[in-house]
Amino acid sequence: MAALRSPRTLRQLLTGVAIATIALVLGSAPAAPPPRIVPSADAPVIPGHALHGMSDEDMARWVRDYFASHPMRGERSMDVAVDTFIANGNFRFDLDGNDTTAIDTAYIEQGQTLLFKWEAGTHTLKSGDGPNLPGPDGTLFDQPLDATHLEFAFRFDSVGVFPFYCSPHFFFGMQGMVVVRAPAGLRAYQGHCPHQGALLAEGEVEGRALVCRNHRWRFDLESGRRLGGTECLATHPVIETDGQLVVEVRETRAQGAA
Ligand code: FES
Ligand SMILES: [Cu+2]
Repeated sequence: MAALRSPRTLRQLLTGVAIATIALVLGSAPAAPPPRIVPSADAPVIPGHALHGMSDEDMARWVRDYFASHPMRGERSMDVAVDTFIANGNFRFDLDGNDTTAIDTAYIEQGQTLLFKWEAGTHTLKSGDGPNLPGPDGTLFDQPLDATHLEFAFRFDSVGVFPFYCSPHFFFGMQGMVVVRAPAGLRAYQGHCPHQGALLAEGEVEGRALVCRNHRWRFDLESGRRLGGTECLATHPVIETDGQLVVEVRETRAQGAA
C-alpha cells in the first residue's frame, strides 16, 4: 500500500500504474524557462515582494508586458463553479482558507467548473507544472489575475491531474492542483495495454472509455473491460481517506493478454 500526501507524488505513482481516471498526465513537451523578473532600481520595495525586490507597480507592468506578447489562453466557463481558489496577497492559490497548505488541491468531477478569484497582489493563472518542469504549460489556460482581471472560471472537461501556478510567483510556491475524476470515480489499472504493451497512461479518455494510443483499443473506464473484445485490464484498488489516495499495487496479470 502506498499512502500519498503530495499531489505530485500522487501523480507520479498513479501514472506508474496507469490510472484510467488519472492516466492523462500532461504530456512531456519541454517547459518554457522561468520568466525573468528584473526589478527597477528606483522602485519602492514593498515587503510582500522583498524577495525579488519588485514593487506592485513593477509586478503589474511585468504581467502587462507578458500578456502583450503572449496570448491569453483558456475559454471562460459560464457554468456555476463548484469551488473557488483565491489568489491572495500571500502568494497562495488558497482553497482551504489556510495559507500554510503548500499546494491546495481541488477534487472535482469531469465537466465541472472552478473559479479562480483575485484578492490581492498581481498574479497570473497558468496551467502546467511550472517553469523547468515537464508539461506543456499554459495549454489549458494562461490568464492575468489582478486588480483589473478579477476572476476566471474554467471548466475541466478532461479527466486527469492539472497543476497550475502564478508565473511571477511560482518560486514562492504559488501553485495549485486540480484532480478531475470521471463520474465513475477513481480507477487504477495496469500500466501497459494488453494488446502490445503501450503505456496506457499515455492514452486518452474519450467519454466513458480509456483509449490506447497505439491501436486505439478501447477499455470501459468503469470496469476495465475492452469494448468489443474479451480482454480486461487488471485493476488496483483505490481508497480515499482523509484527502489521501491510497493505491494498493499488487502483482497482477492482465486477462487475455496477447
Ligand atoms: S498496444 Fe494498445 S491497442 Fe495496441
Ligand atoms: Cu502571483
